[in-house]
Amino acid sequence: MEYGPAPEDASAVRDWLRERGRFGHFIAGRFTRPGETFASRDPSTGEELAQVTQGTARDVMKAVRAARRAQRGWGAMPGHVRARFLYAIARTIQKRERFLAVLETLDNGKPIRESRDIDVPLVVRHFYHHAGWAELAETEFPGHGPLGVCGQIIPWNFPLLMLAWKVAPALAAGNTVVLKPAEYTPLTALAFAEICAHVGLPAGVVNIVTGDGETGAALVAAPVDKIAFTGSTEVGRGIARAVAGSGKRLVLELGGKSPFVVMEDADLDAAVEGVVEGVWFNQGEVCCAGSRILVAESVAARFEALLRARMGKLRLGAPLDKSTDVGAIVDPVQKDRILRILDRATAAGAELVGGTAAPGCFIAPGYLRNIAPANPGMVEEIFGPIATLSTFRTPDEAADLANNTRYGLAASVWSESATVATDMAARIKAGVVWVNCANLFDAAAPFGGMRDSGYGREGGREGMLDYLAVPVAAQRDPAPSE
Ligand code: TXE
Repeated sequence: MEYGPAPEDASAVRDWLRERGRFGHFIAGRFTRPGETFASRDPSTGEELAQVTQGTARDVMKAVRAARRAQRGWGAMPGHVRARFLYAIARTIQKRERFLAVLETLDNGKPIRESRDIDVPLVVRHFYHHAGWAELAETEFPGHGPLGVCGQIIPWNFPLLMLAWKVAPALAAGNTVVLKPAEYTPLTALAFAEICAHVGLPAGVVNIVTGDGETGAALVAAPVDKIAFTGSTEVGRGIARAVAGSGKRLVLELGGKSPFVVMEDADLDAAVEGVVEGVWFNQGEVCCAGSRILVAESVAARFEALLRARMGKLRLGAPLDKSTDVGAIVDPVQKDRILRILDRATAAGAELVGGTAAPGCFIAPGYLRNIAPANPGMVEEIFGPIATLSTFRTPDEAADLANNTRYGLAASVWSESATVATDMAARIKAGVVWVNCANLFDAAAPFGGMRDSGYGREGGREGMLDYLAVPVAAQRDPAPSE
């Protein structure tokens, strides 16, 4: 029997959950009394972690009013004063890193190694980076002003990181926010609310309203100045229809089916490691997962042998165990969704290697081979630890296959030749193309999609511009007279 390192100690988080028990919303700097509640569960065991409130349209309106009241003062503050709050938030998250990583892993099911070494450090980096933008707001964006109140709706795959991507730039630019976390994973957002209170963030600058899609729809309909949404393409489309003509700014970060292109001269060991990071990371619940592996026919057999061997070494198991590589799918509903796509894919002729379902919310890593371009497994976003594997003969064919999708979020190209790699990268229609790496993020790098993957950018200068109004001076310019 093999023994991995001891599981991460979760006692501090369990004490915190026991003390809080039932959560209200965080509105105007304090927690409201819980209303009608629902359970947030640990998907790896089904255990109830806490009860959180199902937000009503009234709750949303209350939060929007609080955000509106707070916006005047917050938006008028010099950028360097706002920056102090963002620095304080970043520092406090850093001090509570361990606690937040365990809470995230319990609520989402992702391996503790990932929440501890990837999610939470990226969250910290995001707040530090945007503190810098707040410092520079007046000099870098002269004449620009905040939009006002931003409604933000986030998914469950990177709960705290998606919150950081949305809250940090909004605040840096002088906006206030009403954020709705996903119903499966509301807990780190509530812990974040406590951090806002702890650092003395003015009441109403950050408001958190928990609930499901109905609460999200109420936020979309509320009198806010911007909606920033990350989630499924279908819901994103509905939101676009709902805000059409309202004058609200809209940024959508939706699904993907990103190509992972292995050229003939690629370092195959590195590319296989790239698959581990590209599609098996976070159980494949990643919008930019490199889920469509396209490999040059001449090296395909060798690549597949290496891939299969590496896949066999991945450990599926308890998310709090420090040696776990693949944790639990976020919820039984999502697990069923994944398995239904796999059933349809195999019924249409594809062969599934690995990818077996285990009791609870677990699915082992796998891939679909012998798969036709129109197979549902090749077309639909699986959002689980399952890639597709197909081959190409020429770079032209690789580019055609890579672009044969309605999505355009990300891509990854593997080649030892800079010319081959950059030529291919330039031909792929996607918001980001990684070369000899996958799923690398930085707060300074704008992220976002094209086509059915959405529009707008998060991160860096472009991300800031999406939270700022057109130059105020330009608006004031008189129209040219006759
Ligand atoms: O997403 P939803 P679901 C994809 C992925 C996944 C599928 C379904 O393929 O399997 O979507 O996941 C809120 N108005 N992605 O059903 O419903 C909801 O409460 C306003 C990709 O969980 O889009 C949650 O906070 N808001 C993706 C958020 O939207 C609404 C990440 C996302 O949930 C709403 C997640 C409505 N009508 C899923 N309905 C990515 N791009 O990373 C729901 N919501």
